[in-house]
Amino acid sequence: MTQTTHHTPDTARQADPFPVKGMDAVVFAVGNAKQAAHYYSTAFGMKLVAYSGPENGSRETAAYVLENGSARFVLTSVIKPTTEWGHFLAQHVAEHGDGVVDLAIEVPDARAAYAYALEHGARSVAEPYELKDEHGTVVLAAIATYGETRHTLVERSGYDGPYLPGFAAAEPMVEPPAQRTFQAIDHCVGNVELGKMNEWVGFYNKVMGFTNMKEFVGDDIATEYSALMSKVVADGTLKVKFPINEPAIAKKKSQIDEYLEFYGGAGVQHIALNTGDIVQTVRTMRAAGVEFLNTPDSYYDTLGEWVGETRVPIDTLRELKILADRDEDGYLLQIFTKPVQDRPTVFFEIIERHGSMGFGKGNFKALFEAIEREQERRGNL
Ligand code: TYF
Ligand code: FE
Repeated sequence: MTQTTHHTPDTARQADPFPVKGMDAVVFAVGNAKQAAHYYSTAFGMKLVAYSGPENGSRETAAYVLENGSARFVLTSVIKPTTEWGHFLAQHVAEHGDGVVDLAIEVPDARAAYAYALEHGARSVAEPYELKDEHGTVVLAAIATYGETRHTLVERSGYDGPYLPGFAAAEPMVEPPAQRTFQAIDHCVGNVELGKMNEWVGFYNKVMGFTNMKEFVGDDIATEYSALMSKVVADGTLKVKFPINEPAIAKKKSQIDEYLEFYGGAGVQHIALNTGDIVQTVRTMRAAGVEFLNTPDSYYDTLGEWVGETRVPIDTLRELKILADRDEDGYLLQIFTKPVQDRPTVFFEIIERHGSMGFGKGNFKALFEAIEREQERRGNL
């Protein structure tokens, strides 16, 4: 044990019990990764950068790596299961439909992160292992989180290839849009069973040293209109933010219960993506056929009174159904897609932040009413 008396950024970093560099990737298990990669290319404006499949020695699975700025999605399908991983993916798709199997986190030291997590109560999914090719070495380890979801801890500082050893660089499927649609993963939200939210918040507090952000949806809001409770945990630098939702008992069926029923348990509900120009992003995605939740005109009739000046005129927000919220730190603009598969499960959020580090609490009423209209249309309310 060494003690230092001076305070440098280095010692501050050492003081973080579980340092992270950011989100590494969101890994999806899907029925048809080839077509999903096409959707995220054409509809979300992402760029295919790497591939692993039978053509380069992976006979069990196909995996397509798409990027947009620092945001990375990996779309994986089973070709013919032979190992535990292939069988897991096949069973995951059968049980949950298309969904997220892994919220991978980049860390400076995967062995240290894994050891810390296990000492603090995490369940191991994969002990530390190395992958190597001509581009270098990546160290990985994985721990379980809610449902059948995992966090792979990725140490990639010894590697300069397109994604992971074994992956080959790939050309984009289509020409990416002229202006980038988003550039980072803002937050990744999990839905857990009734009464489990605090357990999972405690899990991130203990296992990763994550702390609670101030925004939460408590009993008051839950019973009035949202039928959910939500708390947010984040790493010390706020680069990795994980809101956790649980259903609440209310007059109508909770949207979280609808998710849990159709997903078959706890899992990732939505991924929020940062953009610097939400107007352009929503125009591009709408033109490509992405469906967003509707917001009634009445929302925009009073928006100006409480949200004040924003970069985007209210009429443009109204035209595109973009929501706005303000807190003491600034404001944000956000919009939510409808579920992106036939099951009413995973969806996306596009968010443009101007100071605010919140999650759009002022919009929960309008947002949850829009979600309820969709539940109604699906016959699930
Ligand atoms: O991540 C959040 O907390 C916001 C709000 O079902 C939200 O995006 C919370 C629950 C939900 C949809 C959006
Ligand atoms: Fe969100």
